[in-house]
Amino acid sequence: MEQIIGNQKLILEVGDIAEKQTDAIVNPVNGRLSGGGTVDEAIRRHAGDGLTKELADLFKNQLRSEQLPTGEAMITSGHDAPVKYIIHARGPVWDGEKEARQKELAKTYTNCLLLAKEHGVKSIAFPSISTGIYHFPINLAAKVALKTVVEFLQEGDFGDVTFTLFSERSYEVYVNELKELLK
Ligand code: AR6
Repeated sequence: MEQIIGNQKLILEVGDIAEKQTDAIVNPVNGRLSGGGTVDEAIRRHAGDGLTKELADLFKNQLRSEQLPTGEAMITSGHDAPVKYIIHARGPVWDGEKEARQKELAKTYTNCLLLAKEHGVKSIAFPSISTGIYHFPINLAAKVALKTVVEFLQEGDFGDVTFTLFSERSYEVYVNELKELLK
């Protein structure tokens, strides 16, 4: 599904984010940038050891071995992945506290977009952050993610945003939530 917002595209698709060739892709990480998840592992497989080394260095030297706070994002080069940048973002872990977790998820998407804009990114692909190992309910996550991205795109000149979902089911959830949002 594709929606034009201003002169920008919002695209929903089914696919493997590790294979995207946008300027940037977003990698949902844990606070220690230590890997282990489904997207995180797929992206590391494509980006190679250089990425793992750069993330370890970021954790040690930039974060001073303090965990990346929830909602925050950091940027690395793409290494062997076919992208200029990889934006590593820590989404919220679902614990049932709807208001607080929704705010954190919205902040995660906004911080990724702001960091991308700072680096001249004109096309970015997001997975469905926090809806895997972090168990965020996907309907609510889609509502928050799409509202945050649509409002960001309505503000002005960013570029194209793609949500690369990993299953038809996830894709349908996002399609339905986007239709609801744009009604
Ligand atoms: N392409 C696109 N989407 C995918 C792919 C893929 N290749 N693989 C899985 N998904 P997750 P989280 C979907 O668990 O919930 C790691 O341990 C998947 O179906 O990667 O934010 C990190 O280090 C799900 O809907 O991210 C963190 O500790 C969504 O992407 C933790 O997992 C996100 O799945 C982050 O958990």
